[in-house]
Amino acid sequence: MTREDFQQRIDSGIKIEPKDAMPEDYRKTLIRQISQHAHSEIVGQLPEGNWITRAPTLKRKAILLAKVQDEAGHGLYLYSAAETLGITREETIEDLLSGKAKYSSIFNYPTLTWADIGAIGWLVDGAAIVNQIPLCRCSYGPYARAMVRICKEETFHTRQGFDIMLTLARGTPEQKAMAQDALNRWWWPSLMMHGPSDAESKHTAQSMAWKIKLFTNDELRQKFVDQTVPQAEYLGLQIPDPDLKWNAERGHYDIGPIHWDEFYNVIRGNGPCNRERLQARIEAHERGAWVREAAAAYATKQRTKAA
Ligand code: FAQ
Repeated sequence: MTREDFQQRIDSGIKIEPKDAMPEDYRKTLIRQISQHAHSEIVGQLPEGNWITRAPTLKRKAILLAKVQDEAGHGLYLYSAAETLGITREETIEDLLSGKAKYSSIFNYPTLTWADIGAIGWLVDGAAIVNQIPLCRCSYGPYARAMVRICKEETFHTRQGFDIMLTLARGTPEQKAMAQDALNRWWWPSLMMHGPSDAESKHTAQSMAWKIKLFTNDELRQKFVDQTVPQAEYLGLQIPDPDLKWNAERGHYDIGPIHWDEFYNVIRGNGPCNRERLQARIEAHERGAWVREAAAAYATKQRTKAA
């Protein structure tokens, strides 16, 4: 199939399935994005996992435990979707553990107080869902289908985060100050999560042509800002941006400049928690070696029996 024929299929809205012919760079772009997405879900368990033992009530603990388990599930669906493109799970995971593959910048920030768990649900899952709902309509079938369930769960995650923030914002002055402090620390990293500005984004144009991405990074960032500012107002919290203002002409909020140096520093491996996060995954992988060995031995035994 020529590139033109492939593009025609994409333009007419046909979903591409694993056994279909596809240009090699389409396949590679999907492997890159889906595996980075999977790694983000897996590493993304760590900042919140840090608070499971310290959640303030049994109910909050049960909810947080379920949320973190959901993130593990999302990682697994996405690793499976990546496998349909011809890369093995071992290779994908090796790329994460060796530091070759990226995962979302946002998970390299520390969770210092309980309010950070509220801020992650509200802002980080909020930003994730703005990005992920369009992915349910992306051109690659297995990725699009995995995203449907993921988005349903992320909606619950965002609501639980907002509920924590609401409880704190309506609590004692100390609790409200904790919520404000968490918003101050998570706001800008949540905006960076959407990726570099359109002018700097090297993959957007091609990924949009292939309908792997349906909106640009800046479009999704704007959507996130527009939906989140009124929520902050409802909470009675201040977004930490003196330049934030409604622009009636554009019908959107304007924001102040994003510190892209910080973003690039984090994705180069120098954020506050990059080393700690990778180390935690390496140790978990090493601790799980006996499970992989036992599963492989069992499979060999079954094969020998059947032969
Ligand atoms: N962090 O040309 P672009 C979640 C990299 S899931 C690190 O714009 P693209 C759920 C990018 O990979 C969060 N790296 O790239 C949850 C590329 O590097 P490369 C993850 C980033 O792919 C919640 C380079 O910069 N979501 O949070 C970031 O067209 C709570 C140039 O960038 C997804 O992965 C970043 N923030 O657009 C879990 C969604 N941004 O590969 C637990 C799917 C960019 O050339 C708790 N992914 N880079 O070396 C996407 O939609 C896209 O891949 C973007 C980036 C929008 C992230």
